[in-house]
Amino acid sequence: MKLDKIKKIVILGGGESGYGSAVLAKTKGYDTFLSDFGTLSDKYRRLLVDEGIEFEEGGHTEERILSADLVIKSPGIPEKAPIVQLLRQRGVEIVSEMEFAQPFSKGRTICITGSNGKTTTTTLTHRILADAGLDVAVGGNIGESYALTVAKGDKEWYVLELSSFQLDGCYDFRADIGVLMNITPDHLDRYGYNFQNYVNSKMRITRNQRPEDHFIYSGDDKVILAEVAKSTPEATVHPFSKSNITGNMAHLEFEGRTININLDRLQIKGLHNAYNAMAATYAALAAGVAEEDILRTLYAFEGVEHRLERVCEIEGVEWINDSKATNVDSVWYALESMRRPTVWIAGGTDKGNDYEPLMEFVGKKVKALVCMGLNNTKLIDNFSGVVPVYNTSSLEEAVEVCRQVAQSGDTVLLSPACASFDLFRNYEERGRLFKERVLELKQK
Ligand code: UMA
Ligand code: ADP
Repeated sequence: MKLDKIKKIVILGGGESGYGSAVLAKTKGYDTFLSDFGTLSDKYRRLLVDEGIEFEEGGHTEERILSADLVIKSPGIPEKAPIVQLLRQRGVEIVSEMEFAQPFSKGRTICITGSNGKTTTTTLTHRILADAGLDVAVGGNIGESYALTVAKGDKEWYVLELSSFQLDGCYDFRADIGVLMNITPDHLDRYGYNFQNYVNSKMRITRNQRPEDHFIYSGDDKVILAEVAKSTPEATVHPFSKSNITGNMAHLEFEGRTININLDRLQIKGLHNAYNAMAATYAALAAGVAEEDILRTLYAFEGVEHRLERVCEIEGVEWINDSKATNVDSVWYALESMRRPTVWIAGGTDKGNDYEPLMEFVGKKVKALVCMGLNNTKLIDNFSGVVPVYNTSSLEEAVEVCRQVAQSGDTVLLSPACASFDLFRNYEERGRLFKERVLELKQK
């Protein structure tokens, strides 16, 4: 991307990412045009008007888009979209928002990716840096877009959650500190149903890294280990793994020092959260944060909404909302962390799930499965005969069944392994309605 040769910029997609890119492009003096083939939300339409940014919605005007020197594509737009195909045929350069924004910032980046654990680790890392008094913004795949934060005034540090879609359009983008939590199958519909394509996308986190940079990754993830063996990272590496843990303590080596984390003092529980805490600790150490500052925030961090979030206890039954667990691997870690007999609520829109890895918990930790979805056939076929399985098709019904089945000392866990779109707008709505329903029960 040769910014000095660029005059006209077209942004495809008018959501959070496109809006931020448009504001940054306009602020930097480019001839800026945003095009969205759908209907813009009132919020972004109003903001674009306020900023004086030219835009269209309800279609893509090909002629104008093809005349761009550079196109910034929103991450939700797939490569197979006709307008993207056309741009490729005509040889117009297409980049991601990350790639476009970085040259306008002097700030250093901590970039966190992976199939699961991104939001928790990003939020925790940001909290550690902010509590330690660093000048830091958080964004990317969560909250505000990176481009918008850069447009609003440069920060010394950016903690960015990066999705594979955002990494795909990165070429010169460099993560000063790259964090790769894990790689398990997800979003395969965007990668030609080829897992290696998705793996390659995630490994772009190490692209352009230099020896003075840091690469933090799961040393327990076989997929990552195979990739690291194929091509040695340039950056200084910090694998985190179960082997760092002895009893309730995690010990991390960093530049000749040992940092000890008391896992019992973490409020976020389970092996996966120990991984998240270790990754955030390495990232903060690499950013120069002192050990005592890191530990103070680690032990105070209560987690992020909809991720193994404790709702309340009713007559000895603990209710947990893990609505964000939308794939099998995240549910594996949720069930792994359960310490009481568990009534498990699962179901929704299946993403081609293979439930076999969860079998080790069902009939042991899981005492009953309550299916919640419009089509529960696959879950019922997998788990019938192993534990009692209940078939429900609404949240109200599912909560009521759990109330009847769970006994004092049990946990009811909503950890669906599926997308929410059959019954809800998104996972946030599913989690919010679940909590409301449970709290109503408590008041009865
Ligand atoms: N569109 C076109 N032409 C097309 C196809 C789509 O104009 O051919 C338009 C749509 O009408 C829509 C826009 O493009 O208005 C889609 O943009 P988008 O989906 O990229 O939406 P944003 O609101 O900009 O959100 C994106 C990320 N979304 C996706 O990657 C799907 C947000 O992550 C991210 O927070 C935001 O940029 C800021 O960087 C969301 C997400 O679901 C949370 N991410 C996935 C995940 O976490 O699993 C990867
Ligand atoms: P992401 O942003 O990658 O989706 P989140 O931090 O939002 O990750 O967590 C999503 C779900 O994944 C949580 O509900 C939890 O059950 C599970 N999870 C969190 N951290 C990890 C991890 N390190 N490994 C596997 N699963 C995890």
